Amino acid sequence: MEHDVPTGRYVAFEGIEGAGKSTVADRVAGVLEDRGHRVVRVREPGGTAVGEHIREILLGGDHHLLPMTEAVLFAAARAQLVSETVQPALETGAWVLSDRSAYSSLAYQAGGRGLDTAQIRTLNDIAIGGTWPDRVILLRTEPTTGLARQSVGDRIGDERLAFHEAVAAAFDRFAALEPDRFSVIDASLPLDTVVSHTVQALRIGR
Ligand code: T5A
Repeated sequence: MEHDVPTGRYVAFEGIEGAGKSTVADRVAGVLEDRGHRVVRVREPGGTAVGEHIREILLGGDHHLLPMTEAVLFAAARAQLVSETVQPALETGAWVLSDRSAYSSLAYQAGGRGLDTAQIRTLNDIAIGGTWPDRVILLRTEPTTGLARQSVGDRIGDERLAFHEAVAAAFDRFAALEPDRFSVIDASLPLDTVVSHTVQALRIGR
């Protein structure tokens, strides 16, 4: 089921660890607000009371989670977020800017962990009731650059370099498959340039 508001407002910022998703999304939110738009900022996993509990399980500690357990927990947090926050915000005409989305599960749990891409897509499609992001800003940088920028590690972020390279390659594949939805931005450039390229890609009106 697609939401029936004007398209282009649910924007996910994607990429590997330290690509600059939070920083760029915050800056783009400022641009949108300056131009009179309402913005709701969310992050995955998390963004709701239940989602933040699930985030703790997923990212805190060093316990072993099966890849499918991970995938289902990410999808559960996402179901809660989309239903509680994203869909209501879109219905009021606000922009929703999200750090990560279901595409992270496709890249990390399928591309990184090796789960079946079609199954992860179906799992997430059910979880979010078909509310996929209208636009995905893929902030693209080498894994070594992103990991060097990261200040705080976590259970998944601390995976070996080969895992992050597989994730980065998966993001590239999804971007190539859906060129109308994805804008690929070179995130190794200076921050102001990255923000400016992102704003141009979103074609934000007044
Ligand atoms: N995950 C998540 C899955 O496996 N499956 C899923 O479905 C989902 C949703 C989430 C973890 O969970 C995994 C992926 C992750 O491993 P997180 O903490 O929410 O973890 O997300 P991270 O991506 O790890 O968050 P980071 O904070 O590390 O990355 P960001 O948001 O991309 O980077 P940001 O904005 O915090 O920037 C990092 C630093 O770089 C600087 C910033 O100022 C900051 O200091 N910076 C730049 N410096 C120079 N030039 C630029 N262009 C810069 N842009 C930013």
